[in-house]
Amino acid sequence: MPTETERCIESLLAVFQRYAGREGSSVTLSKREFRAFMDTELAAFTKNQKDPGVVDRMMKKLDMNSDGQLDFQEFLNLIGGIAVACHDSLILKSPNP
Ligand SMILES: [Ca+2]
Repeated sequence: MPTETERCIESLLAVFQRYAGREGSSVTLSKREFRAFMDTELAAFTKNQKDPGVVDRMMKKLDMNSDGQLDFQEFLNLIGGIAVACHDSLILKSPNP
């Protein structure tokens, strides 16, 4: 039986591969694949954005080697950043930080 942490890693890998496998290289996310991922998996975030260019700008920022694709490492920077933001907001909400 995998641990909770191992299952989380498996899930992240599975989600990445599902979207990355849609077109072109199956080990990186294209701009279209990244948008599909954001609109489906992080819809709560994208729906509240008034600026339609925000997802494109996020992609540009995450694309460290500027090849127009997000590899798994670049994708994990997004996940890590969101996780840190969630963690920080939990700490702010807690009565005894
Ligand atoms: Ca890249």
